[in-house]
Amino acid sequence: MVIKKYRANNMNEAITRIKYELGSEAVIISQRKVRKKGIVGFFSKKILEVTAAVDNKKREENMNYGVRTLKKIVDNGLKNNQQEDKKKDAVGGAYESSLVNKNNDELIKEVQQMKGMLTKMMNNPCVNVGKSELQVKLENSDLNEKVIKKILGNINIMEDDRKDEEKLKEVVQNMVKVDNRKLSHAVVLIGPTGVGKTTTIAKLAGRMALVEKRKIGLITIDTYRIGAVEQLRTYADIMNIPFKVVFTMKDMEKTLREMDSCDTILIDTTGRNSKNKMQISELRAFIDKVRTDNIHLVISCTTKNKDIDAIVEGYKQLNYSDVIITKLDETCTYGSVLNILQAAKKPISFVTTGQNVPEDIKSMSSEELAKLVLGEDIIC
Ligand SMILES: Nc1nc2c(ncn2[C@@H]2O[C@H](COP(=O)(O)OP(=O)(O)O)[C@@H](O)[C@H]2O)c(=O)[nH]1
Ligand SMILES: [Mg+2]
Repeated sequence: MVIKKYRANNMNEAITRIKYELGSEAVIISQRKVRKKGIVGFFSKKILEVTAAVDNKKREENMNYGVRTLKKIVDNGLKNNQQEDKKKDAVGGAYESSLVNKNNDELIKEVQQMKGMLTKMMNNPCVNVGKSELQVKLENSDLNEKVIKKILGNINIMEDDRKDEEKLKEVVQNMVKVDNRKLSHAVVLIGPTGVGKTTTIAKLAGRMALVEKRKIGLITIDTYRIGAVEQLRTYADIMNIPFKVVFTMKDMEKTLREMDSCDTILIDTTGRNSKNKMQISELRAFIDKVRTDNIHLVISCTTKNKDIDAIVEGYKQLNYSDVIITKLDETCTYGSVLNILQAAKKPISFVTTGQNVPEDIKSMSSEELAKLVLGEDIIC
């Protein structure tokens, strides 16, 4: 269902625009007199605001019908032209015939272009209305098409008189869910290689051990990459935190028991290829031993849109509870934050904003995150 509001001087004008933009199947849901927005509007005369809606399916049928009609016209045109050709060839009109063929080609090309446009219109209800300022703003924030559609849809169904900008803030804020839970007894970080899992573990450990004075234990099962163990061991040594490397499932059980007196045990994992189900299952066997509902998927905000879906889907098998978004300092547009959260359908627990351990990590409110996403704030 597409719902749109129109402001016009009279009903005739409104209906013409509705028919043009939504098609003849559109129905008028409501109408009322309103003043223009802002101080100027306060002194101006009231205008008509009409809300119209159209069923996407009906619209699609209309458009399919449009495509069919066009095809028919072209087919008929071709037939007529071919008959013409035959007639002309019969009287030796070879030159004219080539002209006619050229016109056919042009005609077909034009129809193909129109078909392309119609298909686009069917997939995106906003295309035929031209891009609104709002849509351009959202595209500039690097939000993906799906998320932009959802935002605009949510704004469209808001009934109040506020400016679109205000509605936008509220909508985006509601779409960013934040997890403020205290980290539990055992916390596992998972995610692709190089996103910053180990660095984030070190930041969390530093924060909790040095600032909050909690008893922390560190475990790594990342024994695949050369240097991965040493990286975390170095942090553990500096912070004087117990650190264990786990190779087998048995090791895992034993180490967890040994560290039972810790307030929080932070567990680092190997970056696995999310497309490799075997690797993910292996990792799951280890994580199952931990028995925690604090599993955080770590993902960089510089991840390409196409890869985000594959990563959040690939790791779903591990039942992650939260998302940590890293490297916010490496970009100036933060649409990917919302793209990631919408794809994962999980709340965000932390963001990281640089390479410094332990300071470059924080939790942010939905309001702060919405500001980033909408380009009203930046991370320096
Ligand atoms: N700019 C920036 N770099 C980061 C951030 N977090 C981690 N890194 C860097 O990313 C690289 C990979 O980090 P690492 O923790 O080894 O990633 P892992 O493979 O997921 O464990 C390192 O060079 C880190 O210093 C961050 O928030 N911002
Ligand atoms: Mg690592």
